[in-house]
Amino acid sequence: MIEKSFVMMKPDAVARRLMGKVLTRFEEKGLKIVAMKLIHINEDLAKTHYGEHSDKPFFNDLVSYIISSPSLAMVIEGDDAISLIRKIVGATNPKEADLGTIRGDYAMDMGRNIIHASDAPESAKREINLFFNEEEICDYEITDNIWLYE
Ligand SMILES: Nc1nc2c(ncn2[C@@H]2O[C@H](COP(=O)(O)OP(=O)(O)OP(=O)(O)O)[C@@H](O)[C@H]2O)c(=O)[nH]1
Ligand SMILES: [Mg+2]
Repeated sequence: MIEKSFVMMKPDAVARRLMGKVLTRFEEKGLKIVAMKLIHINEDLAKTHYGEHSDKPFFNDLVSYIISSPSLAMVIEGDDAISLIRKIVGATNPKEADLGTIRGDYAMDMGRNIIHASDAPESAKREINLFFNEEEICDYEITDNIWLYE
């Protein structure tokens, strides 16, 4: 099923100039970028986005990290995009993430794991609406579809 996922390169990815390399992984796989913006997330938005973790011991550190510098927010579309992107991103802890995944290849620490991706259809919907207006999400065809999908 064609799905949209919310994906965000966190401040460390932007500051370490990894945006191009990370974006290339999604493009080369055959996924389609349908929205994108560089955004310096404020405290309210960070707390809402990561609300499910508000009672965790790492919550304050997580919020400080996310608001420390700009992030690159995106909506990425494709067949089974939500679970597929989680696979491309890799495990939450970069030390456990397989090599070949984004976190496995580019990160060292759980608290600096460079990228976020929605974990389920409901969270994808919630997160996309939190960061983007409907007009900011582009509806367009890419002609390589006939070579990507049967
Ligand atoms: N410092 C620290 N940060 C953590 C820890 N666990 C999770 N985090 C941070 O909190 C984020 C959200 O945690 P989860 O939602 O459980 O993990 P995830 O779904 O792989 O990561 P996201 O895609 O960012 O939501 C992680 O990506 C980490 O940045 C922890 O034990 N210590
Ligand atoms: Mg998560």
